[in-house]
Amino acid sequence: MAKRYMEVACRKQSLVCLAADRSTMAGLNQLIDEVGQHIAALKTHVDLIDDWTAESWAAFCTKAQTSDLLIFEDRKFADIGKISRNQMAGIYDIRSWADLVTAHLISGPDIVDGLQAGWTDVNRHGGVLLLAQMSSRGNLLSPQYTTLVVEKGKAHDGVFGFIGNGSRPNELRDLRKAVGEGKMIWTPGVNLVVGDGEMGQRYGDPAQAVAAGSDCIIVGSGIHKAENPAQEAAKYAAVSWQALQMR
Ligand code: S5P
Repeated sequence: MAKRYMEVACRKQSLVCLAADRSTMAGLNQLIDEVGQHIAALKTHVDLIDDWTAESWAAFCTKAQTSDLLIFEDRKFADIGKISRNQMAGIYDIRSWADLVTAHLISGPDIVDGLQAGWTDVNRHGGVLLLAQMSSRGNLLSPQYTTLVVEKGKAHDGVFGFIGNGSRPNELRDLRKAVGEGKMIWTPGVNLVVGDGEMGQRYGDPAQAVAAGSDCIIVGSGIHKAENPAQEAAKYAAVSWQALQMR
């Protein structure tokens, strides 16, 4: 999964994963049309969409694949293994279209087996990103918890990386030390305008995040709320690619 992502990243010279947090299918489709060429992965919250239908979602996923994008459903699974496996099915049938998902390890390592079983149930492969840190203020992911998540995640083949806090380069540097080179770190909480965001979100500088060890910057409102999303996406792509080369 990491290799697939890096191949796309190299083709597009971009470490940007777009957090496509829009609430209509038309808004999402428009966004991919505008910025698809500048991003290396697409992150969704399928349960945000007001007018979701299975057919419109399938067409959207085809559009993403045509734009050479891995599809990442940011579901933040957290339940026990067997329930997480079943949550990969259900009305959204995440296992059938998502290449990657996020999970908390709060319920223990069997959640990863559950998610992997979900993909196996439909003869697909996927990768899990474990939340080792978060970008939001006051979150309860203590350094000790982060250490345990990294320890368990490093030992599991079903985990290809971790979510790290892009708003705090120092935390990210520590995370990279703990993770080593074998797994990826993807980082939300980055924006070209650094500082506090809405409802406790915090933003750090994308270039500093990459310099500190991030393999992928997850950018939401910095792109989808911009007046010219294509132009902004190109900016984030250039900044991330330049920072990677420096590193
Ligand atoms: O700690 C986190 C983890 C995630 S995955 N903080 C986050 O903000 N995210 C996600 O990244 C969040 O769900 C949202 O989709 C995106 C950030 O969006 P932005 O608009 O703040 O850039």
